[in-house]
Amino acid sequence: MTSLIVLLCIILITIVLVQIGKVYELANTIKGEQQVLRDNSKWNGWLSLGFLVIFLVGVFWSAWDYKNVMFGYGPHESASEHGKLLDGIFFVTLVLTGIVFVLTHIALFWFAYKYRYQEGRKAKFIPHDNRLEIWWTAIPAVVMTILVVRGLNAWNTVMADVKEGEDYMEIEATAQQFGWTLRYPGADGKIGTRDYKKTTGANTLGMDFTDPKSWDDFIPGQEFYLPIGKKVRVRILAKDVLHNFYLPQFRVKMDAVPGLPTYFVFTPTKTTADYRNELRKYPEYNEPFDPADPNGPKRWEKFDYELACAELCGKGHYSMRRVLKVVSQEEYDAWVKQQKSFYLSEMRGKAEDPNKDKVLDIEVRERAKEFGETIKKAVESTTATDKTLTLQYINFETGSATLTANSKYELDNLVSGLNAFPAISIEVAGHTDNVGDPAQNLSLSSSRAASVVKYLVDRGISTARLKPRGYGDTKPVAPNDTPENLAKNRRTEFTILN
Ligand SMILES: [Cu+2]
Repeated sequence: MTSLIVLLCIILITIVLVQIGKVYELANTIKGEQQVLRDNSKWNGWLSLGFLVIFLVGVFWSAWDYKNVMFGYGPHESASEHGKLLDGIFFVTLVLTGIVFVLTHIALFWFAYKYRYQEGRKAKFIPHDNRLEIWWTAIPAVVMTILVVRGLNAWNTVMADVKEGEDYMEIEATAQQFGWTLRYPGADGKIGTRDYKKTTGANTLGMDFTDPKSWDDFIPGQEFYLPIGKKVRVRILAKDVLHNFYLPQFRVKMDAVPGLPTYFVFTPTKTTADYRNELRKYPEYNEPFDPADPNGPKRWEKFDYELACAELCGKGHYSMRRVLKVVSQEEYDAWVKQQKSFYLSEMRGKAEDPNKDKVLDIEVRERAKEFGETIKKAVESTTATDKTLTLQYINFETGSATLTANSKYELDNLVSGLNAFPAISIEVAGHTDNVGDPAQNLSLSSSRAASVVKYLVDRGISTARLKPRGYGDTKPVAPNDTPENLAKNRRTEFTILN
């Protein structure tokens, strides 16, 4: 029905226009052709001038009005070192092309007015003029040269890689439909190697865990942090289709290409808090963030730098948004401290772990530190139950009293503990689960305790300070029901006696 009415309206309007045209033609015949030409030319000339004025006023007014939504102006100043250079290039280009734009439009409409039809006036034809040719070739050439040279210079500065020996940090961004996996180097400052053949459901990046550099690498959550004033090199990769690593406020934008790693180097110069404070000056950022909650936080308070994918990579493209916080070095260090190594928290000890049977250097250090603290606490404590500690990392070959090779780290910690507190003596206690014959369990636990004591004596601890004892299955710490509980009961403990 509606479309029928619309169609009828269109037909009616067309008929009306045709009729008006007919009336106009009739009037012209009456007036005489010459007079009509004169009137029309005059009208068109003045209309051209009018249009020129309205047009130029419109151009300047809209440029001014929309200034604050353009990059490089008002609230959209860049937050990186190279950003100013890029914004400067755009500004110079805008000014130069703006001058040409205004002058050509003035000339275009002024000529239409000035040289409108007038009786008896003849056009003067210039078939060729060398001077004019030189001018309009030379001026654009000089302007283009300035723009191109500046542009190339800026390009080389912006795209430059880090130099040998330069102070910088490196992170890695891997894109896939639909999300970024960011990887930080951890305490060693080095990102571990990757091998796509090592990719599994758990190890989605294909990190190579035989490379010690990958042990402390961490993968942050939705928010990721960078310190202010530090040069960052981002390794950019893609797993499936083209994506684009885009940090608009930092003027960072680089394609993530499957099979072709790219990079971008930039230095943040404004923290998130700095940027919010700048936005605060603009009335549009003092509007409520949520229009439904007029008393809630303002837009500037909720501002965050964002990482977006600037490539239309598929249906869920929008969901690749991540939040970047730029903070002081101290805040950054505190954040890094909270992050857990991906390898140690997700992969360590699992079936896929290539170092399953090894104790890693970092673990040796961590366990030594932890042991030192625990034994100190136990020595200082006055409660009897605090004086008994389980040696978590001591293991024996199945059914024998032979210590496994990896037990030596924990035993060495115990040696250090005994050396640190020379006044204490300890009882070393062996315990088993209740599987098998109790008498045999008792003798096995006794010989295991003796093995531990022997190791300690061989490392210079006096026998007078060590009392081995086997308890067999008589002192379980858990009911002997599940495999986990059985494992808990098979343990070596020591008790501080004085
Ligand atoms: Cu994408």
